[in-house]
Amino acid sequence: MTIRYRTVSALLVILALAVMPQFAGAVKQAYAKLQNANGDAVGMATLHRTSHGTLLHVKLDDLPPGAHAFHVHSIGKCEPPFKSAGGHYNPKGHNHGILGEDGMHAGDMPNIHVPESGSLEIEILNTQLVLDTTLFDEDGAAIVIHEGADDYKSDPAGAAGPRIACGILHK
Ligand SMILES: [Cu+2]
Ligand SMILES: [Zn+2]
Repeated sequence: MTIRYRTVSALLVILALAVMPQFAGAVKQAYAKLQNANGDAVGMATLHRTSHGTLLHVKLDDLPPGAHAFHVHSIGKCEPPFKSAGGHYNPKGHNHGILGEDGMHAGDMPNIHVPESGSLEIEILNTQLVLDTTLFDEDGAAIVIHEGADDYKSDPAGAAGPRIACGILHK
């Protein structure tokens, strides 16, 4: 009886993991140190898993004032001009854009607005982002800041222009 009960319990655990793929291999916390194209440090993002998605705490310095697109990209490689980070993190195969009719990518987040000082501290709840094995896959993931603002609809990247900062996501 005991053995059978244990077997059933084990099967239930396996079943639970199978129906909740977002929790399989999930991590509680992650971080990214951002740098600009000259290799200078421009800030840090820490990510916390919540039951509603991922809470990002971002502290930035020495960035050009203005509105900048802020995304999670699908490859953890930050070689200037940061094309190496690939496209937006998009495990569900959607189109780009918070305002897109068939949007959005899990890596899409609202623009950040950097004041004249060049420094900014913000927190963002990304309800689409899960710190799971699709994010931390073989080629990793990165956080990228663009020169221009995301228009929230142009596929595939919001017409945000060149990439000015990048940080590899680490568990
Ligand atoms: Cu981007
Ligand atoms: Zn996108």
